[in-house]
Amino acid sequence: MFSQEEIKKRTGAYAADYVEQGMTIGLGTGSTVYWLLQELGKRVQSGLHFRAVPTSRQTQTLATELGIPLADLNNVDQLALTLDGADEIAPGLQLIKGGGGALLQEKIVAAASKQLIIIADENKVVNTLGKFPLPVEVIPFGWKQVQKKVMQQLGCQLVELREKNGGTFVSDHGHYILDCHFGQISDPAELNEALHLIPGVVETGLFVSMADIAVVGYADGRITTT
Ligand code: ABF
Repeated sequence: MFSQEEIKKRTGAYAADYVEQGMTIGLGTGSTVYWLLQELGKRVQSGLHFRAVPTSRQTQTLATELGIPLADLNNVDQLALTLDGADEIAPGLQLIKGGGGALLQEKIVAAASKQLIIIADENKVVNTLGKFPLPVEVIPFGWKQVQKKVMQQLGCQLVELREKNGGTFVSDHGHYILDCHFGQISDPAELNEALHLIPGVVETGLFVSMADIAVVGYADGRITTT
């Protein structure tokens, strides 16, 4: 049996096969994507040529260290594909993302891609979204108003301001993240729309009908493609 870290490594490396010569792609963020980047870095050294738009500063830094050429999204019409992780994957490839705090840029890059390919270990697969607290990126000004509305209007029991190293977590784009404990999200599209109607909400971690393929690694060594 493989450990969770070994599953992430095998799944990330496997997904490198989606990247073809000459492509311009989106590169996600997270611990599975870390292993994808390691493999892509090796392939660049062996002659694979492609360009990548990163979804976070973290990925931008790592890709640069590994010699992966970067592209500016404003100089690209459409990305051939984006490879990214997820926090939960439900039937129909509905997703919660943003556990790493990069959801805004991840969604912009995903929306600019012909295909969104999710890479994850089996622990991310669920029947219903919502056990993982939904990250919602908000403007710092008056964030408590958003917190109150998510609880009172949308029935969320607990909405926590994300912290890091004893202070408030600040996203790459200068925003805060509210982690919303819904427990169960029966209608992700409806909730996504309702959240977007609250002034101060920048983006949500609900990726509704955006993913095309999920590559999932299992402890027994299988890697499935849905
Ligand atoms: C990313 O993948 C984020 O949206 C999410 O938080 C992260 C989690 O995946 P992993 O377990 O691979 O770090 O894209």
